Amino acid sequence: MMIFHVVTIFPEFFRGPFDYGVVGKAVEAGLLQIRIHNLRDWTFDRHRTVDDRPFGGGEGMVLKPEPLFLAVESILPERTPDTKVVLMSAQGRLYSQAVAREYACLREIVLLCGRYEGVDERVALHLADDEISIGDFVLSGGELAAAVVVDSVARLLPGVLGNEASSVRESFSSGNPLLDCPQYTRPAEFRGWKVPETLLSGHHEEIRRWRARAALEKTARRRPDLLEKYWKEKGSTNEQRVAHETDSPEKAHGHS
Ligand code: 9D3
Repeated sequence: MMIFHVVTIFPEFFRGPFDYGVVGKAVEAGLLQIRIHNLRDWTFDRHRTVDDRPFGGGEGMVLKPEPLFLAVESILPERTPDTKVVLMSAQGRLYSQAVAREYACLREIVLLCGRYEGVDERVALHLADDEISIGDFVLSGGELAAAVVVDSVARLLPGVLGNEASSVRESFSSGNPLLDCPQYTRPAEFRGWKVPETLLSGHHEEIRRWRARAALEKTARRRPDLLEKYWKEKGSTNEQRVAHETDSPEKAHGHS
């Protein structure tokens, strides 16, 4: 059972995000634990100070190292290969599904949420195993980013999605590098917009081919970067590409 720790100056922030949906159910079912820690619990002055002014001058405040070091040392007294301390930071390496898969193998993870203008660099250098950003945009702190990491890792854990067979999850989380195909549900016509005929046909082979093509087309339009990577990894020609993708799903997604 994996344990997620979150260290934050806003513990109330996490009332909510994990109480619903897949993660909430998994917590209730005892498949994982999420423990929220208040960084101020490791301060000992009257004002429970967690921040201070940057050496060298400049705007804003910086999180002090000591409360973060004490927090980690008390939350995770034993650091082992199946534990990780991760600093959520705009300066971190980019988070991805591959990193989520890596974290899903851990027994215990501690997510440190930065605030203000940043965190004393000694936390990144000498406390955290990893420094992670969730994308090239500016957040007000690490809390939303930590919630993203918890959600994306939790759904990879055995039993969380209902499908115990990890191979079922694999085909979505790592086997298919393209965007999902478009989905439709009833009604077959909504405000004059019709569902593609093929999907109503009941011809499973045709439906599979339509979906493969639609996924490829949507990826080409919206995420040409993913398509480029996909082709490079396959090392196939343009003509082979469409043929291959519309062939069998096993071949197309490389799990034979
Ligand atoms: C605009 C302020 N920046 C220039 C001096 C630095 C900055 C400091 C603190 C930028 C963002 C933050 C707070 N962000 C995070 O703690 C954070 C974050 C993010 O901003 N983007 C993507 N991933 C993450 S993970 C943590």
